[in-house]
Amino acid sequence: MDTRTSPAAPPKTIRREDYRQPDWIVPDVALDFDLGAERTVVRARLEVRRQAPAPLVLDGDGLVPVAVRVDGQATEAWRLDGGALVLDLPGDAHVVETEVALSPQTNTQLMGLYASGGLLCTQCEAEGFRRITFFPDRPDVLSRYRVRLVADKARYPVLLSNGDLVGSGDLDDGRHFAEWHDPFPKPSYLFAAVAGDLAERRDSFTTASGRTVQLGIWTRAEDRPRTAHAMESLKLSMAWDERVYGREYDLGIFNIVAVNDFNFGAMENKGLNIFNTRYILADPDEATDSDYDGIAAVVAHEYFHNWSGNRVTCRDWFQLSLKEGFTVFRDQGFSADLGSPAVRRIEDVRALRATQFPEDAGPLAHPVRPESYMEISNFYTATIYNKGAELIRMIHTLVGPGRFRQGSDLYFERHDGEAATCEDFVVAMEVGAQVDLTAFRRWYGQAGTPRVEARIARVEDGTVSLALRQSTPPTPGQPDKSPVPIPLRTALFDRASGARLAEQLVLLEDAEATVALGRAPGDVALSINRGFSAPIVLVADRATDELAFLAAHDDDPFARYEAVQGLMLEALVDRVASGDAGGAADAAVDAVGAMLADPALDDAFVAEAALLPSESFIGDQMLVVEPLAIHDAREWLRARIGRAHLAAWRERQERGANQPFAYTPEAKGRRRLRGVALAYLLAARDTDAAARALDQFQRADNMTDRFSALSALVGSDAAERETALDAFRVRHGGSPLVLDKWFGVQAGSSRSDTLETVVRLSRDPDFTLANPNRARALIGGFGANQLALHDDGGAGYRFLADQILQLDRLNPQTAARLVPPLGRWRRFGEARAAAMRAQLERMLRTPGLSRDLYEQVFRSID
Ligand code: 0A1
Ligand code: ZN
Repeated sequence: MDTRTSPAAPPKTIRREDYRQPDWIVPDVALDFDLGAERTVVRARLEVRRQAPAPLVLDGDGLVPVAVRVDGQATEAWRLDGGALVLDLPGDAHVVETEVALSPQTNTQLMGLYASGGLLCTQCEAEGFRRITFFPDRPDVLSRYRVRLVADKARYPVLLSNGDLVGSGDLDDGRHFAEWHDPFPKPSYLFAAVAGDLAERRDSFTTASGRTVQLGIWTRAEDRPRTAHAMESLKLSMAWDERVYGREYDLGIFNIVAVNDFNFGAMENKGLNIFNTRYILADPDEATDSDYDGIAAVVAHEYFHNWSGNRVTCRDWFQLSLKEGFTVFRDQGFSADLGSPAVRRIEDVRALRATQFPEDAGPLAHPVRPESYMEISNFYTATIYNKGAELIRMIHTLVGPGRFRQGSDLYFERHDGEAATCEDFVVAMEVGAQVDLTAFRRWYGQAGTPRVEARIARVEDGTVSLALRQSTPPTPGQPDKSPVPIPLRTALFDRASGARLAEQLVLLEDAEATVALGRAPGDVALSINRGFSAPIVLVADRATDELAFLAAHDDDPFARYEAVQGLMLEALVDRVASGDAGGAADAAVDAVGAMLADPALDDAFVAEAALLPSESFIGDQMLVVEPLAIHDAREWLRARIGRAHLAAWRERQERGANQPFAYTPEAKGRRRLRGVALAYLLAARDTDAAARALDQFQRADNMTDRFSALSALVGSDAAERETALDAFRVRHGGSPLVLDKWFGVQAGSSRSDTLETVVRLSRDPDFTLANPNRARALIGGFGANQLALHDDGGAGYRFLADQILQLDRLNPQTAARLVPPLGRWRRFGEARAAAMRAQLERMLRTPGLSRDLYEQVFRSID
């Protein structure tokens, strides 16, 4: 089917309220693949059962039936309707067989069956299975799969699918076959098959009940040495899910395949996860510490889906956060247990603020459980994933870990083998964890980030009370908002002694409330939303010296980080507004100095807390975003903090630099702080900063130090910049993932010639839009660069729109995900807003847009 749109025929909107149970189910399916890159033939045998008096509709996208049989008899009694195969069947149970031919090699969308390098692989979530065979491609149709793969043995020696291998052997003409059987009924989006010349890292895991699971990570042979960290992460994830959630793996085999060309991070296909190489391959020379962390988190995420997603799946795609929000919450818990919980929380909140908050405040805002969509691929968003995880976290905070576990146990027990809803999850939590979530349900249906104003008031007898008020700004289609229950972990500090009074969990349920916090005779400081207990924007009426007190004394590491960030933000916003930064800048400088001097703080925490708020987050605090003024203010504050603590930064940059690479929390923390220190030294224009950066770059025995040096240099005019960029390319040019870093770091540069550079790089022989990682590195990196994108004149907007349009021809999903920076046009001054909007309008007028891009652009203009 042609999913390309024209202005005359905009895509159809799908609504949650229209959900109906399937008319037909398919308890069993057998698939037969005759595989080839140029041509693959797929024969499907579906045992269908009637549930309602309606024709059998099998979804299809771009498929032409070569043959159709019903109960063994060839038939012509079928029709195609918008790509779907429709059959009027007389009885309640039939066997329907179809045959189609595909061309994996020309599948540039990377949905369905496609070629990546020499491999053939599939991606079916959300609606890719219909590009492979005719099927009721919806998550509430669960089937047992038998899969037979046939291919040329020399080209495709490894043949993998879901479940257990039940047969394999050689055929004539150099071909061979493998048969896989998955005993667990699953929706079509969890189907997977892979064929290729792959090497395996093999290991095993013994489950809590004593079963042995064979683990395999499959890559190109030369990448095999880089899979040790992923395998370690997998085994840790399996043990963690048993210990923390009581969830055991259920098949005898768990395979992971890494592919170069992949639209997202990874995919949780039953027993056969398929990963973007980016989230599997790592060695110290090519991957940074944060790449290592990303690998552990994504391996865990996909593994955890085996229960939260596969054993219990989603009834329809409006319930996507049922599996994604919960699974993100689970992978965040795993990562927190693996490293420092405080640093993980800071990183997770930083990510939420960088992506979800702007989404929730812009034209693409949608609830965690959306009401409608045109293209479901556009709803794999920070709101579904990250805000969804925050909702689960709030329930966890409200009931505590023990009762939460009772709730999750009940959820898995009640819904195992089913396609469930967000409502099912909430009900299981209510019953299992014994909590009333009536009002809490609003969080699922209401878009927008609540804003909470908090003010301390004092009653005569020394009682301190807290006045709270909440409101949520209107979002598209939701002009009026209701209050939501907001759990705020809150504490008071006695300013004179530094002592903390008992922490309370304050639950703000109404639009306004006043809460007694206890008696405190002297001056107090208010620590609120500790640990970021609710995903809100806090507007606390706190003086600079109160924030400075918290920056020095708060015993909740997240709250302490927030206090430092609060001082920095205050300084930056003042500086942009009035050219002056009041006392907040001095206080921020002092707070960073005090942290650097505090031996009790670990390096990773100090590095996080010393980082300045991002340019886009600073912009989010303003009525009208002024990218250049924001950049200048940020550089000014960075230089001040750099100069004020020169000796400490130099010392942190040098500390442990000569020790060989070690992957320990201490060594990671030191590297993180080394990178932050180097950036401060460059900002301070310390005399030898560029030479120091080049020295770090050249001597590094690991990618973290090498890349932090390159990142620090790339914004500068020093000659060392070119030296490092050239050396990096020469050294790593053969490694696609590292070359992505080389493209990305230049796209993120704050130099004034960045647009020119990016245009030049887009013509580099190593650049291609066909590989999503490469496209995201350069074009996505440029879109996220506030300074370069918004350069006066609008040339950046035009370039971005041109690239998106070009990419849309190849890969609509990846193209559509590059639109949000342009959709923020309302936040900018008149000239920029008009220029951004003009590009959105130009895109919308372009004939033949994909449904994916059409929806994103259409919603962004409104
Ligand atoms: N379920 C996956 C995300 C995912 C979604 C769509 C895809 O299609 C290209 C791929 C992956 C996850 O949450 O990891
Ligand atoms: Zn997921």
